[in-house]
Amino acid sequence: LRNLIFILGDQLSPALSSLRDADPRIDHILMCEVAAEATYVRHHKLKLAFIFSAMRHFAEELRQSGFRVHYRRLDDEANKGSLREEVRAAVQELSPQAIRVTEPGEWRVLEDMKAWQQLTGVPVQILPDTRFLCSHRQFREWASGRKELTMEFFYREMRRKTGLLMQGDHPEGGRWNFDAENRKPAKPDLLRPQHKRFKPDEITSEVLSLVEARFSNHIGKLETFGFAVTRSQAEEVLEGFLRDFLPQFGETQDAMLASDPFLNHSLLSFYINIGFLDPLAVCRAAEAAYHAGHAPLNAVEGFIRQIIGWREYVRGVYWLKMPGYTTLNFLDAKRDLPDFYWTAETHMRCLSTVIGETIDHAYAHHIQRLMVTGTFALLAGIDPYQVHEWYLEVYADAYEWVEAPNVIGMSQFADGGLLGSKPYAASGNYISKMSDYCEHCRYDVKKKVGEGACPFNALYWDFLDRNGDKLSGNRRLAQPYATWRRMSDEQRQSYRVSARDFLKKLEAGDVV
Ligand code: FAD
Ligand code: DLZ
Ligand code: SF4
Repeated sequence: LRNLIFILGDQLSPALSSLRDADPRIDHILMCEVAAEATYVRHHKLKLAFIFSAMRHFAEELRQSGFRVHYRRLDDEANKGSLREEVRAAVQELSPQAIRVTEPGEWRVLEDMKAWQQLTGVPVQILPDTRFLCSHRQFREWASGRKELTMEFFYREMRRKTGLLMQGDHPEGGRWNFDAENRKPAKPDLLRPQHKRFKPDEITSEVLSLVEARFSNHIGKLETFGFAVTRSQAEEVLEGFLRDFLPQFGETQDAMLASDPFLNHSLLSFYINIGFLDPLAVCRAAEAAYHAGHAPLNAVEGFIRQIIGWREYVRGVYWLKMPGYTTLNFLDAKRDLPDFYWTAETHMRCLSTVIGETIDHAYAHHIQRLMVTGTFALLAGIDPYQVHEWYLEVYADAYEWVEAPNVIGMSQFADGGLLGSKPYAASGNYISKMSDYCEHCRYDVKKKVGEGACPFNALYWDFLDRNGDKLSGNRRLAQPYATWRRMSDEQRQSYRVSARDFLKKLEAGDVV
């Protein structure tokens, strides 16, 4: 046996760097489901079922192409419980000349892997993850010497590098970014096509029983399982998105509707992150839809920007700043995460809707994550590490490399503005404008303070007030701080009192 190729649960691609020169006659593959990965945070049941089922299907695909795959199931009696112990046992049994891996997505796992050579006594080759467009070195070079890591400039480099939506040196349509056309609310649309879902096959059904038996205390339900679990099913999701949703993707990108958790979003993050879909190929397919006249530029540019812009950028920031990034707490926020993040039991309809959908589907779209669950935690001064763990647990697309910069940086401003130039703080007015949640809420979004007032309103001003020493110098917050200063003393005090009363109830565990 030449190489023991170890493949992680989010590396399910035949184009993986560790598989590139693999020879089924002399190389073996190792994959393992382990309790340590399933419980280092208590992942959502749907997320566990998705990952394990996808792993089992991918192992089958590798076997079909002739590889010898050593696959350790979670319920195998001999399961050692952790990646390193499984690798050690496999090396003892198989005596490979070397272990070959593609670098993991998380710093924690990379640190572990670096110890495997000593642990097993065979060389460990850690190869770059070529599923990303921008290597660690390229990102470091781009970032070095810059005071602000502005995503928009990084994105332009990625456009040039890939040639996506470029005409020579110029961006298609004369502008790099068409977001000005992308901020519309949405109306319920009974004619909107359904997003593709898949019935559990035999492998998935087995996994669903395993997850229910072993992880019944984790958040979520399993009856709603409808994920693609093979590469070809993921391709079907992509085709459905390009056909049915991409043309309206831009328009409704920031909208939220209580009756429609998915709107025109792609639901592709699960499959891109796990390795089923190649991000560049997804972008090329979207670009082709534009050139074929099937989807407008504002939609296609917006979609491509999320993938070659934001997705690559947050990964770059993660590796630039780890270790230490996940524990940043610029605003010194210390309150515990409220229980309703696990149960959806709150009178605030925006939060009960988004958290309810999260429990049901292990999914929420970007604006829900950013401007509902994220903004509330920011305004209420919740400890960002607890917020980070929650996001990592509850979303089926969450791996630390992508989740942490979005949560610690973008959503909680805990990195002090490295990733975003101002905190995503907003009063109830934003949610009211972009959603229909407020219509049937116990609270009145127009009421500023006192009984029945939307809690976001007082919390917003209280957030600015209590963080004034850290935020009032921020140019992008000059206007709200000027408004705050123009208010009468009584008005300011009434916001403070309203926020304090609400936070007291929140801390006492009352249903708010
Ligand atoms: P679409 O709206 O259809 O977008 C298309 C694709 O663009 C996505 O599939 C995704 O690959 C990419 N994308 C869009 N925005 C981002 C972004 N900010 N960062 C990275 N990629 C992006 N995304 C994750 O993949 N995993 C996470 O754990 C995660 N946590 C988040 C936490 C917070 C607080 C916020 C604000 C965002 C987070 N995101 C995360 C980004 C984004 O919300 C999800 O990628 C998106 O909602 C996935 O749904 P979709 O595939 O339908 O996305
Ligand atoms: C997320 C996850 C889970 C829940 N379980 C496993 C597992 O049992 N085996 C495995 O190889 N990978 C798993 N993963 C994915 C890893 O945690 C992932 O590779 C790291 O988070 C790095 O991105
Ligand atoms: Fe949320 Fe306030 Fe609207 Fe209620 S009124 S849904 S709490 S923003």
